[in-house]
Amino acid sequence: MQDNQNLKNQMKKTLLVGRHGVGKTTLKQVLRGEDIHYVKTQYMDYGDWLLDSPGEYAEVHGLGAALAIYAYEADVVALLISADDDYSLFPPNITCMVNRDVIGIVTKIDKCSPERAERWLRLSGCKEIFPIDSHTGLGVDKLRAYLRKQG
Ligand SMILES: Nc1nc2c(ncn2[C@@H]2O[C@H](COP(=O)(O)OP(=O)(O)O)[C@@H](O)[C@H]2O)c(=O)[nH]1
Ligand SMILES: [Mg+2]
Repeated sequence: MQDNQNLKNQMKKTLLVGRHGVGKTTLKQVLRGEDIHYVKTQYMDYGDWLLDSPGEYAEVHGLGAALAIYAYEADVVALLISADDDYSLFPPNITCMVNRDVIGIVTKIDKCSPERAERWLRLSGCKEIFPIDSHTGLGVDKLRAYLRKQG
């Protein structure tokens, strides 16, 4: 496992946003090189290069403002949708609400094709989209390379 302080210096500060159960915490563990284990995210996990948010912040209207605040502290905002989700939480053209790079991540591509989730993320304004399977690590290297600071 790579030393956490090293990773923190090398990687762009990234806010993970999406419904509960979409795979934010699992992806965080994979990107940090940790073993996958289930933990319910009860509060904003702040201080690391990965800012993991509780799903409720994206699901409950009154809590959405918290995400806007944390977005200002991030270099990249990542919107996550699962390949097998049957709806998207993110309205069309939402990416223009923050002056940060906003990327899309489609999780659980082992379950079904990522195409529909990719279309929802494009509709929301994401230009870069990364389909991943956190359990096998498929697609995670490409995402990690994007999140690495240049130079
Ligand atoms: N099949 C599959 N399951 C996943 C994947 N990513 C996460 N999960 C599972 O989805 C469940 C919820 O994941 P979690 O990371 O806690 O979601 P969070 O609420 O967004 O933080 C867990 O049982 C994970 O093991 C994936 O890429 N593929
Ligand atoms: Mg979580």
